[in-house]
Amino acid sequence: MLDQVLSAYGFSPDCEIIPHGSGLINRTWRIRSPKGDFILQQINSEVFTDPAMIADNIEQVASYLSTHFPDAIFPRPVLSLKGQPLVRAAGHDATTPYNDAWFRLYPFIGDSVTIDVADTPSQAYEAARKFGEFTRLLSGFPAHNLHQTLPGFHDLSRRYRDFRKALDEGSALRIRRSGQLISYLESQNIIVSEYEEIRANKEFQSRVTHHDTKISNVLFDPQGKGICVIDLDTMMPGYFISDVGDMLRTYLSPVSEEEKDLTLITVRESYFQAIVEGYMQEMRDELTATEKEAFVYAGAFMMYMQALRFLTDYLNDDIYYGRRYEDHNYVRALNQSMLLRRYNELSPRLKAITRQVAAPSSSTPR
Ligand code: GN1
Ligand code: MG
Repeated sequence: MLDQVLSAYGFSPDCEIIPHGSGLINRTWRIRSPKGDFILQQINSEVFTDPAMIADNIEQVASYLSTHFPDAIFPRPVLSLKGQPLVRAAGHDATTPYNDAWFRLYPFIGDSVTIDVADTPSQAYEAARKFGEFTRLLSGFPAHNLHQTLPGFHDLSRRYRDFRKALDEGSALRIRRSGQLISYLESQNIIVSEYEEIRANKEFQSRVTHHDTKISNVLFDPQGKGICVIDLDTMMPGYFISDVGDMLRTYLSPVSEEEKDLTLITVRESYFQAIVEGYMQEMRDELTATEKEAFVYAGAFMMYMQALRFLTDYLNDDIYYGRRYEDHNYVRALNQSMLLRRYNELSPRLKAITRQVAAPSSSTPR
């Protein structure tokens, strides 16, 4: 099937196709060809049922940025020979299991590097700065014009309802095995109430939000400076707690959500500080005072949501995330719950750091 797609972009059959990256949802390849290097992505159409919405969102934002911020780097998809931003391939095979396969191609940004786990605070700072900059540059863009590519994606109330539904309808065996974890997550549901308060509070604004701010979605230059953010499938109107929260969820611990040894999960304060500094560098004047107060909450919000999503998937027999071993999603849910515990323990200190950095006067570029 990939041959069919590559020929739609005018590649000769002898180009090299190398699997790339580690996302759970889409599949990615690097293409080496005589015309240069490219990134080819297959959009998971079970998750993104209308890929044209993604293409349209990207086009709207690309054209806004090229008018208002012509120097901002924003990778635009390469058009197919027919002038389309997406290519549809018929049929399916073992490597591309979805019935309706949609692909898109990006130029590979030369000399760019991606990172899987943040291993210096300065990487965390750079990533946070780039995600903050992305939202700031788009502050004049009407966010509500973007399509909801995944409706209710970061709606924590909905995620909690899905979890409760899985407790009623999911695998009885798995529900029994998860008793302790289920109780722990239920005991934390004040995080859902806080989210509902945020939704009702006019001080929380809806902005262009990336919704998938893991560090591998930032391109770095060889000197370690951020170049731009990538992977805009989930770019939608949203709250800043989604972007900040997912950075906290994925950069604070030295080990990822895949780690089985829970004793290795810790919260690194210096990374927390770097994320606040990087994000505030760009967003200090955009966020309301009430929003800034929710910076620490953002981390708990995303850790809790991800724990719920992994456990819900486990109880539903792994229909969304898939698995590489039997209890994979259970282990991921445990991991995220442990992260939430560690994070909550440090919360008073993290609040103090936030207050100090977020204050209007402490604009300290690194
Ligand atoms: C999925 O595919 P990837 O890794 O970019 C998921 C995120 C989760 C993440 C957990 C569309 O993102 O929301 O945080 O897995 N994306 C979607 O690893 O569900
Ligand atoms: Mg993604």
